[in-house]
Amino acid sequence: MEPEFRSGHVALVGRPNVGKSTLLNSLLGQKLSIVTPRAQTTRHRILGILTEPALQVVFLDTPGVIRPRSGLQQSMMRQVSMAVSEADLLLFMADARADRPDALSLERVHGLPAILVLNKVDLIRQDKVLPLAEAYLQLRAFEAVVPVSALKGQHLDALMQELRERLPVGQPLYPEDMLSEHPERFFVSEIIREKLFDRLRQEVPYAVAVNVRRYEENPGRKDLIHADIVVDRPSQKGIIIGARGRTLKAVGSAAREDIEVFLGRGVYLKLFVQVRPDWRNQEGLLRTYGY
Ligand SMILES: Nc1nc2c(ncn2[C@@H]2O[C@H](COP(=O)(O)OP(=O)(O)OP(=O)(O)O)[C@@H](O)[C@H]2O)c(=O)[nH]1
Ligand SMILES: [Mg+2]
Repeated sequence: MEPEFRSGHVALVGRPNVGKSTLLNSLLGQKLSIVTPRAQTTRHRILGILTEPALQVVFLDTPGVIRPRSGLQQSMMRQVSMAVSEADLLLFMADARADRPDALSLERVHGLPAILVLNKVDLIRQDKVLPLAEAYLQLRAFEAVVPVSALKGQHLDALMQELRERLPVGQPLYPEDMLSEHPERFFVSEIIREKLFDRLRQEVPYAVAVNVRRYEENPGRKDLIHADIVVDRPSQKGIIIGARGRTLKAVGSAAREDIEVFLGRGVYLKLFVQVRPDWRNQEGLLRTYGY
């Protein structure tokens, strides 16, 4: 007998930098959510759809759980709440090397069905994972505990098997060839932000927003994209442009390469740098930049 079709929303939740976006990309086999070595990379709830013959998982990547201080961070934590409220099942993610459970993130998923995913096991000995798993199980019940390496693709089959068994019986929620639902310009701005995060130090990446201001599709020719890089202090503008424009140029060409791979077509990308003092706390600007 054919297995019954199952489908549902699965939110990835946990503190910044534990590898939520890396796991999303590995499970989908495509880079959808940006990944950088910096904490607080993801700022939205990002939807990615995985369809198999008898299963459709609608994954929701989320920003890492923190105590919000700016308007931007409040928006990020609203995105976490939204994803958690939509989810049928949670993947609660932690760094397998942590010495204690992540109480702040656990608060957010209190009482909800969750699988504990201990990531980055490629960096430690397998037997070191057990004490952390036990410490979590002292605090609450989990449907399952799965140690993985999102980066190296280790034990992802075990994780998928848990989802196949646990998601509710139901019809597909999206067409089977659909990967996401965000518009192309969203991914374009995220790719540019990733390249900025890769090159900026200390507080600067957190002061950056990217806003695609103009997007023209030209049949038979390359797309034309104008994007604003927004910072909140004049000194940061100089840092982003760099000596003789070197940083901005490097960001632009790295971003263009990835955007062309993502879209599957050529683009002209032009970047502008703007100063908008304290944009992270300005309601109207936050909305303009998609937060
Ligand atoms: N060694 C190792 N590194 C990993 C693994 N998964 C993720 N990383 C690295 O950890 C860093 C953070 O990964 P992200 O996927 O951006 O983490 P995140 O949880 O989405 O972070 P936020 O968006 O800030 O909440 C990146 O440098 C990844 O390459 C893993 O399994 N093993
Ligand atoms: Mg992320």
